[in-house]
Amino acid sequence: MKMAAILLVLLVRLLLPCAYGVAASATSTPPPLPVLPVPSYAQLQWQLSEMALFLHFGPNTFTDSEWGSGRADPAVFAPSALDAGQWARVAAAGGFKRVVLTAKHHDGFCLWPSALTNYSVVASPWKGGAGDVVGELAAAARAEGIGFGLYLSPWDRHEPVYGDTVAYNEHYTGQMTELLTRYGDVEEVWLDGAKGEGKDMDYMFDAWFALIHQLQKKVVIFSDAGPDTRWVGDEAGVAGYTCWSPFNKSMVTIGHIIPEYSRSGDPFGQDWVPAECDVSIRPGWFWHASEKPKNATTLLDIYYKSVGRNCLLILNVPPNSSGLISAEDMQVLQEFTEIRQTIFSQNFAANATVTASTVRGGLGNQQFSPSNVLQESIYSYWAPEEGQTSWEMLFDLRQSSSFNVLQLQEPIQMGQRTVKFHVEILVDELWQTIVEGTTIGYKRLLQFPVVESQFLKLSVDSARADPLISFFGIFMDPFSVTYSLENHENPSLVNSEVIMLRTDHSSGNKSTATM
Ligand code: FUL
Repeated sequence: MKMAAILLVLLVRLLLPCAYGVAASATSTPPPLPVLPVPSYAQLQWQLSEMALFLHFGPNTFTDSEWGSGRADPAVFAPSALDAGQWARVAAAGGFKRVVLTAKHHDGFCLWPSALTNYSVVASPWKGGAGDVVGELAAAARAEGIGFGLYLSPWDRHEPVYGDTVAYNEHYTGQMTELLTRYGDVEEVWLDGAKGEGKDMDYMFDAWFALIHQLQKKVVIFSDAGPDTRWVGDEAGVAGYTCWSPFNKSMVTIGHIIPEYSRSGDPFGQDWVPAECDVSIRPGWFWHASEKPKNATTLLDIYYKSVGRNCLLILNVPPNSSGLISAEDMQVLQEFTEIRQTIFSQNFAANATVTASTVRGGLGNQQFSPSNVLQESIYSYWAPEEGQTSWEMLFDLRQSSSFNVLQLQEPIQMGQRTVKFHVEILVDELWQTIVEGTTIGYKRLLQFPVVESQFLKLSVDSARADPLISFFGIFMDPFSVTYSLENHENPSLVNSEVIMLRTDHSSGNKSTATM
């Protein structure tokens, strides 16, 4: 027995190095270095959430206005059936992974019992002045497992100290502190640079941002200029056809953007500041009895031009004067959800055989295998060998299929890389280009007229560094009625240069290679 045990130990000792050896060779190629800038943890979570539901609600909801004067009687704030649980359930059911509430809009009315003003829910008849909309929504969002965010308007048309820079900045940071210390995790703080007419008022943004980051570790701050997410530059929910998350914050200030720069970002940008696309389901941001929601195919078009262009879509769905999201808005959101599910639940490339011209660590290396792009996750990806000048992936769908939508994704935690790409299909033994694109980022969706083929080829034509692809999918969209070229602003592809940010980060050298 003793001898048997000794033999067993010897055998294990003999075999172990082999086992380690096998493991070592299977994982012997480390991932490539990230290419700066890269997202923070909070920015990654924000991007993965894809869609947020914006909720504009307050006295304006009851007075049929958009920009309240700050003089509305708090008595007007009297929702008969307010149910923040309904707002959060509508968001979760519609695929919105966070909600953002106007805790205070320009009228200065606070939806939480702020100790710094009397102009709040406390002065309203709702729940006898004992209500707290912010608290109810924070709890409801948590119950639905979605993130929670707040819009605290800098412009305050009610607050008497507005216009006295020091006093108002103290007031604002005091209110921000209340919001960020009373309600648990806050994933997003949203603010604009709007200012009162004729008031000499400076907002101390740097102090505010430092405070927000100090109080909430998972938060992203949205503004015209970041620091964490940037305004895309329009209120139509539409990003640039080319859309980089790299950006130079120094190029813009809050209240003064360069629209084309904000829409497109900057391949040479030193800061990671992805774009957020805000748009309302209705013409106004607040609910008005006379207004109707957009239809589901319009929302789908916005989705292609926001989420499908490397951005987060923040869709405003304003609760009505009962304190509920209206049935007609819910109907549209349900249709929007259903048509997305119909389109994106059938990926015609899901069972494809995928090969690539080059694979990091050798053609047989599973870790960076081309077939990784069939899994919808940014954490597994295809990587090429370093130093290549041509990057191609070939897809055999195993049967001929018809499709009109392409979805590509990059592992953005490694930096945004692809500058230009195109996809071809094999028709009668000839490769035909069906779509060309600039920038991929977290998610790229491209529409084109319906085509049919069994074989596709993705070519990355230029990139800031070795391109990495984490997802490739093709889908059929029977809902988008019109496909028109001008609708897709396919730019003339100007650049035949490959901008290679070499992986030597210590020198920070940027060199340009021409292909
Ligand atoms: C703007 C505001 O002036 C609008 O009322 C709305 O809140 C929009 C989302 O942001 O800056």
